[in-house]
Amino acid sequence: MVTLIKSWGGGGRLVTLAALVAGVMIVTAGPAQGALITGVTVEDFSSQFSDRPAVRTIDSSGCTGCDTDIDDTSAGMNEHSATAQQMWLNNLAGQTAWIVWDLGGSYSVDKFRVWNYNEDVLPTRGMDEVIIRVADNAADLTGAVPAGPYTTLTTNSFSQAPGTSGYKGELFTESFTAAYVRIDNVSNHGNSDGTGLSEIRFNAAAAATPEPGTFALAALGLLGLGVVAWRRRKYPSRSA
Ligand SMILES: [Ca+2]
Repeated sequence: MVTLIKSWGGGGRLVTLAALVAGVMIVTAGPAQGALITGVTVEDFSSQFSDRPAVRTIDSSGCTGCDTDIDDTSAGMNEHSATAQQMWLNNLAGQTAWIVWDLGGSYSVDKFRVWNYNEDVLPTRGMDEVIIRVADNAADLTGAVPAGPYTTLTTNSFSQAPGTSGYKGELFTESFTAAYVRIDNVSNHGNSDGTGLSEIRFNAAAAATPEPGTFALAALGLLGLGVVAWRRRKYPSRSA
């Protein structure tokens, strides 16, 4: 390497070479990518049926290929079963329910996937109109009426699940930074004796770093300049 640097001319070209090496190293390492948030837990909830606890929304129960890529909807990926015991069921009478998740730290979330309540004969227990709130402190979002302060992210509607296996849920693109997320169900899809969800996943946004292509192009550009300079030194009579 030393011989190469010396023969290449040293000085400014050494800087060029260092830039090239740095560029290649960065391209190899790659930028920070967005990724599924793991380690999410249930912080609080309205109620739960004994064999369908709230933890079933985040423990991968009945969820095939749900812990890799939130966007992957190919066969066998992000599919939930229609087995009731693999879902959360709030068993208070009426159509309301609420649940709070702890993301395990403050994250910049860019999207989440929700699998609505997908029991084979009663998908009408799935949430319909919902209010989604986010905050950095658990105390702001827990309890029957959230104390705040919190940010109301959105009011939205979750589609009724099909009540069949292989259910891929719904992907929502919502950007926020918070450590806790709460969903309040305002009305479900028509069932008055219970409301629930099958599963949920949150995705962290990629950190703001340059694209690999930028470094690759910069490295190629520097390489080109170096070759031109070398040709000029070796063959001064030729035109570049
Ligand atoms: Ca589940």
